[in-house]
Amino acid sequence: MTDIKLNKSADITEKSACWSVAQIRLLLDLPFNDLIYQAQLVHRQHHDANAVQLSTLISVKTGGCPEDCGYCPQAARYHTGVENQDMLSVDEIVSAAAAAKSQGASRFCMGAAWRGPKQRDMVKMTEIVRAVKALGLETCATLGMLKPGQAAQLSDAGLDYYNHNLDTAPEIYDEIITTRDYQDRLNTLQEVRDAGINVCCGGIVGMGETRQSRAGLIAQLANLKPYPESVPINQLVQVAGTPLYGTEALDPFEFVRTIAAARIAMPKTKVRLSAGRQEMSEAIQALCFLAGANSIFYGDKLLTTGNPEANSDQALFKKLGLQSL
Ligand code: SAM
Ligand code: DTB
Ligand code: SF4
Repeated sequence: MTDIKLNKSADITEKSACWSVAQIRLLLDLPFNDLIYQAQLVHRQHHDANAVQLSTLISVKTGGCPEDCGYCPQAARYHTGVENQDMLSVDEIVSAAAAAKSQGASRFCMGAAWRGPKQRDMVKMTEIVRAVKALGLETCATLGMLKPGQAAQLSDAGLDYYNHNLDTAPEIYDEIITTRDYQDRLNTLQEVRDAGINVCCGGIVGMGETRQSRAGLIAQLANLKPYPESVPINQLVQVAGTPLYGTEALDPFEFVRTIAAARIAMPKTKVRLSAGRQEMSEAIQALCFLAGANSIFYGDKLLTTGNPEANSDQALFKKLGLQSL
């Protein structure tokens, strides 16, 4: 079997291990079976190998976003047919959260198509976080960039996780988004960390990037100190009207390899097999679980695009003998 030699600083049991892009690239270049085997070894040291956490998403404010993220159907400047929707009411969100809980979700993730929340949005969001948390669900929000003090307000309201993705490797970031830079993202992640909220941070693959850039993304995530508690790996959902629509589809095994590298580089994190499951076969999803994915988005909708129906995921879990968390 091919063995990857890690340098001394890359103690994979440490939450502060240091990974070079070259080391992640060596993982991604392994024979597939060797990579999956190494990922399983790491996975089993730190997690129940047959348990998968379920998070349900809701879009609390949809479309009309001023940013230019090249993948996103909610950017106002692209014509994608997504209907703008003002912020939902507290009652609407709480009843969706209760329904998600009754379907078996343990975390409720609330997304908003903002560059960042304004103060009046914060008043409503903190009320919503309190109400969702009172249902006994874990809470997660993804509201864009946070200004100093905003993470603390969310933390006081009881927010458990904040999702803010690095999206891609630094060297190709400018090809995907120009209205905010990598450092802006790192600053928001620091605000979240400093406020004591768990960090949910990952990226998107299938945007035409190279394997080297996928290694670059995983290295960036793994070198956050400490690395995120939750790492969503999204496969680009191609939406007509966005600049990335028509990008050549990624080979599914490359997606599985990315999951495995994330698992090995961030042993204790929950790696989420995120957007793109509707376009994946059950066999590829099973390989993702084997490679160390232990969280999914659960429920028939992501933010604006589709996701497998809850009952088909329940059937898949039954076939694979997976328990939900
Ligand atoms: N507006 C906020 C922001 O960008 O920070 C929060 C919501 S935004 C939709 C959250 C994340 O969804 C993005 O960072 C991106 O990683 C992911 N995303 C958006 N559109 C996607 C697509 N078409 N395919 C895969 N992931 C996507
Ligand atoms: C994440 O990493 N993926 C989710 C969540 N965090 C907010 C969003 C996926 C969005 C897919 C496209 C859509 O449905 O609009
Ligand atoms: Fe706006 Fe977020 Fe979409 Fe970017 S990803 S356009 S910030 S909603």
